[in-house]
Amino acid sequence: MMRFDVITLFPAMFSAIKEEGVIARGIKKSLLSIHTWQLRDFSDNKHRNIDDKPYGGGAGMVMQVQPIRRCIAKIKQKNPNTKVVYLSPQGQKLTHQLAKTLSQLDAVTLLCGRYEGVDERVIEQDVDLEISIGDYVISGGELAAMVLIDSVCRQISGVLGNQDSLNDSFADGLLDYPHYTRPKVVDGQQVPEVLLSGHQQKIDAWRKDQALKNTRLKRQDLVTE
Ligand code: 4H6
Repeated sequence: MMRFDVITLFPAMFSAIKEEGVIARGIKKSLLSIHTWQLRDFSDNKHRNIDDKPYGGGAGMVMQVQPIRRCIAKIKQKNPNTKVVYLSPQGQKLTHQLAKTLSQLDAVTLLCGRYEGVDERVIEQDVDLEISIGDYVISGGELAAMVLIDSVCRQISGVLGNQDSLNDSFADGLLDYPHYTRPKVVDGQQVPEVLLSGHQQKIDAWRKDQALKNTRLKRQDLVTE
């Protein structure tokens, strides 16, 4: 059973993955659990503030150290070996390989930034791993955390129907091959003949070839070493 603890100002956002789809099924099957923590519950003032102005001036607000530290301490009471991950544009890029590695852990704590992000001293002392889902900015770490949770959960045995993640694009470092379903012809567009042949070896070879061609055509960077 893999455990995710999520530190966020918007716990309700996570109902999207807790209640629908493949992750919801994994939760029902007791293969994983997702626990959200409202960071404001760890504020020390009546207004429930967890942010303040940046030293040195400038726009925006910064998430303070102490509420985050209190929240992490609480999470670690039950799961002392949880790895704390901070989702940020400055992180190491999330890849299929990193998702696979994370799926081997017992417990992962995801820290979701808002405003201009967290006080640097949290990253220095409390964060084990800083991860980015790609080179773009979004308004908060929550969507990034959900992307990470989804990509990691797909690697947990039993979460997908069979062992479907073995067929995932990127599992072998390549893009996917093209997929077709009924009807055989639609608006004059035919299904490639080989897929109707019933000759599984030929089909496998064709798919491998298509995946390679697809990758060279659309993602040159994945094949040029
Ligand atoms: C930490 C620090 C992750 C988190 C700053 C988060 C992109 C990614 C955030 C911020 C994220 C990613 C707040 C800075 C909004 C910009 C939340 N953006 N930002 N690539 N945003 O994984 O302003």
